[in-house]
Amino acid sequence: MPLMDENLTAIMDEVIARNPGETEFHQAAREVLESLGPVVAKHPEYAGAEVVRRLCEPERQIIFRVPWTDDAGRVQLNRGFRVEFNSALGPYKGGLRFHPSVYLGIIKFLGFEQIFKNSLTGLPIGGAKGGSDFDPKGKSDAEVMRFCQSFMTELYRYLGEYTDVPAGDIGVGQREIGYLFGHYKRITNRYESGTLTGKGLSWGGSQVRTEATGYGTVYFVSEMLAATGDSFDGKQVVVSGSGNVAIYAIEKVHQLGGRVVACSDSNGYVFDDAGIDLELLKEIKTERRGRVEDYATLRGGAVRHVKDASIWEVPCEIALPCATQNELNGADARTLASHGCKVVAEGANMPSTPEAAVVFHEAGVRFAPGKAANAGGVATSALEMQQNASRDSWTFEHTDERLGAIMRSIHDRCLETASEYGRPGDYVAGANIAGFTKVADAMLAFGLI
Ligand code: NDP
Ligand code: 2IT
Repeated sequence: MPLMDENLTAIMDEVIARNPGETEFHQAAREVLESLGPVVAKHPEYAGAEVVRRLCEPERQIIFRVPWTDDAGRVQLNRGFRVEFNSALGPYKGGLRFHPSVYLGIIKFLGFEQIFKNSLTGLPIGGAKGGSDFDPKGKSDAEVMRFCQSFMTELYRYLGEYTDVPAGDIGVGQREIGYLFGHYKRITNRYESGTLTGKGLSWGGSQVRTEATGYGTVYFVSEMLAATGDSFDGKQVVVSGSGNVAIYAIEKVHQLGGRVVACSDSNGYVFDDAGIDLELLKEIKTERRGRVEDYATLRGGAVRHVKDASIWEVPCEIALPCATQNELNGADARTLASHGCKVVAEGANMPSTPEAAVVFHEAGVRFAPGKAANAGGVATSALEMQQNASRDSWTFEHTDERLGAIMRSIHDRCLETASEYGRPGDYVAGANIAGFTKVADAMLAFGLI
């Protein structure tokens, strides 16, 4: 891995000192800064204006109390966050995560990544992320609704189609977006569709948004494979997670002729040699809100559920981590490489540890980072904003074509940029540099703000 120059090292030290204990944010910042040496060497104007230093400091951070009552009438309390990281390219844009592990460091890492990802889409969106330590698991619909209403009662004042546009992430899907949008509409008395994305199709949502992150990741991998004259046809694939991103990644792999043999949740993984039965998985996850263990029970036969084990022990040619950050470590990466895995693409945000990325690099495993590979979700959110702004709605086919073209363009730009800066084939460097330069040029144009 390239060493950082003195200036970037000093910025990294400052990030650590100013954001103590926020290890995920440090990790995300280091990964980007490690790529930027050749860029700042070529563009001294970036250093003069302290572009990198300013980029590492969020434009605005909002932390708020979220009180709500459970079904037994007891008062519950959570913490809400929105980190509006950078608006050089457009309104703040990025998802909301509801998960008990959420704290400022997680939201900041996600918001930071979002800046570069959103830049790579080529669409006019800045970077942000938000969420809460609320745990939707085991909560009734009524509890989720009361929580969402309380969350929006505070957050609404920072949002707007030209200001900040949230969407889903872990624990936030169409149900939560519905409660959030309904409450925003009520308290502002405005049907401002472009304020949230991931909406339902009958109330301002876009075709393909539900599928977009998973489909987009697989379109990206198709481009990686095509670059070496290969395809998904007949390939054995492992997809971690079993949520929104994982489900639609599995669907698209199957449509393109590959076979996904394993998926997971935080309790373990299921192995199904015949290929994951997606209709059954969708029913369990989206209708019953169940576990992958239920998949093994209901499917029966030779399907195995392996508790508390790493899904990366399952041999595959292509691995798509689609669950959460740091779910694939150095040992997992070595196991994957030893089993002949050739391509890894991140459907999740930062699922591979820095050590895993080094292992992939050294073993010649082609590795696409999340900010490039999973950008299809937010790109389709931007297409949803575009449809809302023009009061139009596009067909599934048209939207899917747009998504495919965007993923192809991100893929090609990563490779071209990596070559231009002396790191041919390095998708990490290509994504970081291409994402950065567009934001940096806009920041320079705006002067010191
Ligand atoms: P969902 O809530 O739909 O699903 C999350 C999945 O990941 C579940 O299977 C969940 O298992 C698993 N998971 C979550 N946390 C952990 C954990 N700590 N350990 C093990 N497994 C875990 O979320 P999404 O599918 O939307 O998001 C998945 C990833 O993709 C995240 O990294 C997200 O940031 C990223 N992403 C999402 C986009 C989107 O449009 N939704 C866009 C781009 C990236 P369990 O049920 O056991 O918790
Ligand atoms: O990580 C991500 O890109 C998302 N969760 C989607 C963000 C969005 O605004 O659609």
